[in-house]
Amino acid sequence: MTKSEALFERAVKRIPGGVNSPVRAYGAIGEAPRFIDRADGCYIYDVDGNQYIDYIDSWGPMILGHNFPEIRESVVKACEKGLSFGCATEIEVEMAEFICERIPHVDMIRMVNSGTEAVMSAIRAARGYTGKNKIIKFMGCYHGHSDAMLVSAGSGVMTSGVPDSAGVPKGCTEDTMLAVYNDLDSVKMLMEQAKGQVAAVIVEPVGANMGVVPPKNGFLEGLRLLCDENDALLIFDEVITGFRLAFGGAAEYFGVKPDLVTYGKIIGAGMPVGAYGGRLDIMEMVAPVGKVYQAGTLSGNPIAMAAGLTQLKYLYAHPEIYTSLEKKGSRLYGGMEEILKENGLHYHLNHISSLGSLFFTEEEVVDYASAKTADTKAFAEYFKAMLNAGIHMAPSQFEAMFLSMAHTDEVIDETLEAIRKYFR
Ligand code: KE4
Repeated sequence: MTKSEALFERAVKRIPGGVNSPVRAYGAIGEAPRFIDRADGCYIYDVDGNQYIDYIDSWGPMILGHNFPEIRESVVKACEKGLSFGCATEIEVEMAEFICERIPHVDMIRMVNSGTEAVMSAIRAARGYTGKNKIIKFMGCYHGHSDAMLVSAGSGVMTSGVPDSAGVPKGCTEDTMLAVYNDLDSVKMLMEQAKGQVAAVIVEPVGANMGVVPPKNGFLEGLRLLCDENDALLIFDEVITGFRLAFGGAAEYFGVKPDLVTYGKIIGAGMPVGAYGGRLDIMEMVAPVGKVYQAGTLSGNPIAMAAGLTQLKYLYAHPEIYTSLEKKGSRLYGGMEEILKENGLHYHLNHISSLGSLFFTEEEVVDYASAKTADTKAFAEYFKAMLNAGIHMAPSQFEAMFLSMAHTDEVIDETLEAIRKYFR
């Protein structure tokens, strides 16, 4: 028995499914998950000493690679002054100013502790500001596990086959309406159906929780228009895309301006940080200045801010990172497309910048329904073969691959070699 297997045996006795987040349980794979001991650069090392090239990157935060020296040092330094005060601190002001002064559509921002909390709060602010209740989300998009969002969600919900979730009273989801990703008509129909009642449309500007599904040309622009025409707010959930596609996220990348935006992952550099922000007139609705209540003991925690701000400052000071990530993406995903072609395989591969997903289906994957045609058993075999070859990918067909600055050309070519061997 490996140490990972032994740990998993213990874990399942005391933690639901042996994990603190479902997708880590390898549920779709059918074997014990690898327990990770440490990580450095593009590598992670499990408790049995096996090394893997990591394409999970903690689900996105580690855009500079694991154990990035400046970030580690900023955390150690901050720890020497104490871990948490539950009071206002200077670094929270610095973090808010740094983001608001560099992202035009963010006039004001509030730190929270996760992407879930960011989305939950942004939706409450949207409802509080508009005085309306209906929220339109897209099938297959995942916005964290707050009750109103656990309707046809992606990510772990899609992976575990939990259609929605037990424990969510109907009342919590009756104002959540479901549209089809990349289908503006489905949004138009809902807007007509709930005329004057829609507070906001929330969207992953690049779907990444049904696997990677980029927006079709005009989709995001169309959402902007529909929201304006129907007096609804547009919320970009940039928990994955924020600071990854560009410093200004998908909003900058596609040139579409949301009214509110949510962040997570990269903003915390691996520490528990989420944030929501946007138009001043909306954010001024938030307590204590406004009537929309939201709070958090560890929100803006100084250690988490030290990590996150160090990462954001580094990304902003090195804009060439974004072209480099584009190049890394082209090398990896372009290489994968070549391998499929060499082997006469017509699996569908979606990718944009450093994000990508190989779908085990011949259908073009543009939304939840087409993503669901993927053969999850074939994916599981592929995942296991890659794992045994020392390549650590997300243990689910409905997740993304994440590239970081630590993935060199050599490492990408090594990955392609392993993939070539598998499909040969
Ligand atoms: P967290 O509460 O997990 O920090 O963020 C929720 C969330 C919100 N919005 C988007 C677009 C997200 O992708 C996420 C979380 N992403 C998943 C990975 N697909 C987190 C991994 C997990 O659940 O363990």
